[in-house]
Amino acid sequence: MLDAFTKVVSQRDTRGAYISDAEIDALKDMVAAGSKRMDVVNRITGNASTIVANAARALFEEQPQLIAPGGNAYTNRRMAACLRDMEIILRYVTYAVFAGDASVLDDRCLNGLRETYQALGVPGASVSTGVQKMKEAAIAIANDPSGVTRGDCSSLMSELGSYFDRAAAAVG
Ligand code: PEB
Repeated sequence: MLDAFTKVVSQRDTRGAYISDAEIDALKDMVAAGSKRMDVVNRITGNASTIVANAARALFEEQPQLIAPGGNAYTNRRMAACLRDMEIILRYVTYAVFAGDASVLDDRCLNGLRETYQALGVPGASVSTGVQKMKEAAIAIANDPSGVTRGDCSSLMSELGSYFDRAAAAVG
């Protein structure tokens, strides 16, 4: 598991090279904008159950066959597993934002997830849609300018979005 700093170090180390000025500048910017990053993590974490519940509701509204008899989220046991999966994915996305690096998400959540879903008969494309819905909700919450000092969060939001896209692509 890497963060934005250890990633640069390990990439440079494989080439026996010093860290470049451009890399130092990029990491300096990341440190300078650190409070924004922590705010994003805090807001998503604090609203996790709302994000999951709303995304799941929207998913089932769009794909009612999932909750109909025979559907993959039919029965309380499967519904619980589904909500739990969405929460797990959201949690790993928050770790990735915190670390400024996708490796924790890749290695500990997404690696093998597609195959797991195939083996279980869980429709990966539907999970992918659920993840996209969490993305919209999470960005709306994280990017809400009320109650915080206004600043430019565009690159942080696209980074956040990229982690959801990564998760959606890994299973879809
Ligand atoms: C991944 N999900 C399920 C299982 C596992 C995961 C390993 C099998 C074991 C179990 O049931 O607990 N676990 C999960 C994950 C990590 C992990 C992401 C990462 C670290 O350790 N069904 C739907 C929706 C979708 C869904 C499309 C969006 O109709 C999910 C939610 N996952 C779902 C369901 C099951 C499951 C298991 C329904 C249960 C399947 C079954 O037992 O029939």
